[in-house]
Amino acid sequence: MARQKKTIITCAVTGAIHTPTMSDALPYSYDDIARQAIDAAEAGASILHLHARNPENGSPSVDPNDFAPFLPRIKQATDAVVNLSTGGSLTLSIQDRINPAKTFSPEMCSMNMGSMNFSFHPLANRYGDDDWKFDWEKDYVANSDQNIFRNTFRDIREAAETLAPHDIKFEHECYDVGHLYNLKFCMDIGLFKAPIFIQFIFGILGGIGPEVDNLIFMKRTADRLFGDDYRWSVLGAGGAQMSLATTASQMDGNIRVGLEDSLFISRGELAESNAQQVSKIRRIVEDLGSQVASPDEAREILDLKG
Ligand code: KMH
Ligand code: ZN
Repeated sequence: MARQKKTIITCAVTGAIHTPTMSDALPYSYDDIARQAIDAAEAGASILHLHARNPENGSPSVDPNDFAPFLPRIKQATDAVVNLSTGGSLTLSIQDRINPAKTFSPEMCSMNMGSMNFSFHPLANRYGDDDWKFDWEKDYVANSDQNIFRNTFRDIREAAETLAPHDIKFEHECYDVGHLYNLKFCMDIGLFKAPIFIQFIFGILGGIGPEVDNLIFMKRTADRLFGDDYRWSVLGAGGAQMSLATTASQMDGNIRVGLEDSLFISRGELAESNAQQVSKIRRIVEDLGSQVASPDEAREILDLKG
């Protein structure tokens, strides 16, 4: 694969899994989502991965009316690429989840590539607190029959076919190596066309762990399956966020940070904002000799509709 010269930073601003009780910095009002997204773009994120939330209580929302108040503000204030989630929340149907992308026809949206158990990893999230003991009752992690993230082949097909007329570039969320094979199958039957953009995800409980060996394994598998037909990025959940992003940038990959994926800025210290995480990884990337891609450079690298 030809070397990619610049690193694209995606910022995932709020997500659907963390709750406002976990960190005061997590944005959930329209104003806070808009402000933090704009600040993240100014700090160097060329792609903004966006979810909406119910502004009353911060619960996840896929209602286009909860996106409408902040999307135009972000578009007006920044040139960043807007990437809307189709992950929504774990309990919703695929039809509901793709509704925001159908409504707003963004340049990018996510596309989750397999069904799985899904939880943020309590240990990884806490940077491995020594004196913390897992508690089935207290920890939201796995004590629920609702933490199955459903993305059947039929769901994927429905999302791909419904969104095809919009010419949206998908951020293919791959949480384990099998998801790369699912993606290859979907390409072979014509659901997705090259060049595809893969988000390698590490450290979700239910997916592959956040070890560098696994990043190399995922990358080598993708090289074998997709050759020159793919671009890639890395998302390390919880405490793995900054270290895996750093490693990925040194491998000429792209990177994703943001409060959706980790609430922390360093061990034991909550991040103050999305922009703080973007600034930190940007500084690391630049200190190590790489350059960060502008939104237009990201558009060119990923072949977006623009
Ligand atoms: N929350 C991330 C681990 C989506 O929005 O479609 C994956 C994600 C899913 O971003
Ligand atoms: Zn997301």
